[in-house]
Amino acid sequence: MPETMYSIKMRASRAGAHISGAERIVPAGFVSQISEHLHARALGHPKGRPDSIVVTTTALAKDDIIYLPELAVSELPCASPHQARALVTDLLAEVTPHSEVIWNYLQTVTGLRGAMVIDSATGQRVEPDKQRGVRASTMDHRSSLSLAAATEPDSKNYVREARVLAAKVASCPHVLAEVCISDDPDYTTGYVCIRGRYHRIANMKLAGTNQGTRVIVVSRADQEALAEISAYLENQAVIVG
Ligand code: PML
Ligand code: MG
Repeated sequence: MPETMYSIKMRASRAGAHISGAERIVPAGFVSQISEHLHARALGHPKGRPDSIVVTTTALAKDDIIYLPELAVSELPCASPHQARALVTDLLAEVTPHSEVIWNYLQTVTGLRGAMVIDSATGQRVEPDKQRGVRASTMDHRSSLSLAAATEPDSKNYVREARVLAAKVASCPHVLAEVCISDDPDYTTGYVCIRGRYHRIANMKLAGTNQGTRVIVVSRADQEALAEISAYLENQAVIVG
């Protein structure tokens, strides 16, 4: 019988403010080492020392996991946030007339645990909890099925984790596009994921600022669609790769 798979999620905060989060989906035999690794990762985060680290471990039924392929990737040359603005708004214009409004959200909203959800037709934020956003979770890369890859240092994980998240978001019902600017002060590369392609953009922001967030653009924003989007993004287990 195959080993039971576990979802392990880490969330670190200080004085109630989010510092970092990470997660894995791994076989039972890796659970204790991965928990240790995620604690170490929380303690070493560039945004500072957390006063709370919560690690939650949940068994998954085999049929609960969806397997997705990697996204296609394009590297877009970009020298400055000014240039990034043009690249991002041009890409978003393929799915919404409100791409400048979305760029404005990306520059002004920060500190959410999840992503803003924006109705492509109106440019309005539609997620139910505006302080939190909708957080894509319960996902990992297939390489975590090897312990060495699952415990690689943080620096190697950035791109891989972003692509796992983007692949999950891109596969979500009603999603047209996603944009990400990292909230980590030293990480200035972001991306736009649209029509199944991950467009990687350097210099999306200036180094040294905590400003960063994610936006998900959706084609439907009625209650039923929003409930479907939240349930899929937060709870559907997904392995990518
Ligand atoms: C984050 O987790 O802070 C976002 C990372 C975005 C990575 C973009 C990339 O390098 O492809
Ligand atoms: Mg971050």
